[in-house]
Amino acid sequence: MNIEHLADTLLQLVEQASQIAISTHRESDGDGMVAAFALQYYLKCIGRKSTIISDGEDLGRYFFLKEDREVIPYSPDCSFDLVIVVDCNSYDRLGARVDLVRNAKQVVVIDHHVIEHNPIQAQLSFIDSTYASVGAVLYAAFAQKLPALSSAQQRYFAECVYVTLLNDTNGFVNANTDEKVFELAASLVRHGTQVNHLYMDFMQNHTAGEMKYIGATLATIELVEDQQILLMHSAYALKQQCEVDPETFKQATRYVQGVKGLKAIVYFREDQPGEWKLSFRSLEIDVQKIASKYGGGGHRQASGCQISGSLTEIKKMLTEDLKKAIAGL
Ligand SMILES: [Mn+2]
Repeated sequence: MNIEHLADTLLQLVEQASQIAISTHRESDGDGMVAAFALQYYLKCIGRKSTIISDGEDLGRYFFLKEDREVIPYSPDCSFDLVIVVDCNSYDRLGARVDLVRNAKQVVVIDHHVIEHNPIQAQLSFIDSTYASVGAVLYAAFAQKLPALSSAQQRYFAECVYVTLLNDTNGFVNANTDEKVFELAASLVRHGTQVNHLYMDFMQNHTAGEMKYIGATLATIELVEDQQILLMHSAYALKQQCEVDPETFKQATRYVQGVKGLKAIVYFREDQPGEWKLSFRSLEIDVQKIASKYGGGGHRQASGCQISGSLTEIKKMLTEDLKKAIAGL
């Protein structure tokens, strides 16, 4: 499938369908969910109704993308003849919505992730990992059609795409930030995207309680193994004290990723008493291997797992693992 044909082929399927759902991966982010908003908005502009099927997550953080949207959390009685999945190509990442996709007559997958395991069976599949976000794929697909919309409609679509870029490039700093990303960003600005507002509303949109939580977490930083490993944690009590839900905002690791001289970062977040969610970050050592030892996974440089027990014990155990990994470099 060529990107030039993606929009027309998709719109043919939309034309034939009576009930259209749009969905994305579980623990959705500012790429998958906001790309779903963009697609739903485009369909609405051309007179087609669709429903975004969420995993029940809180979408309050997208308050600044003000257009009305139709979102319902998944329930087993959801049934649609066309399901469009964005930012995800594997049944493993759909959570309970596997049935929604399996029971649809027609399935479309639009994604920019490398195909790993258990790929979604689809009538139309467009997967291209050279795009920085799935929103960027949508923009490339619909660019020719946007001039038919009003300028306010074009701007809303462009703002959504811009948020997907902010999300997946982490504000234009990740390794995927290339010429193509900046060229796309320039096109989006031409549609009237207010980049300063979007940055503030999306990237810096923390409540005071969330900032206190992050600050208190950063205050726990300790360096071990010759200052090569950074450990920090957020206790369950802190989440209660700051009255926040740490799963709904960007985690504190982003503030320490540039700390000098580090071989690895481990962040311990206590989501329930004694239940720790660990996040690993590294530039050299393979932290995916360590996470998978405890039933987790991810990538070489960013991975995670869950362990229950006492923080002191867990820290000791992980420091040993990391020490070995560093020795093996
Ligand atoms: Mn993405």
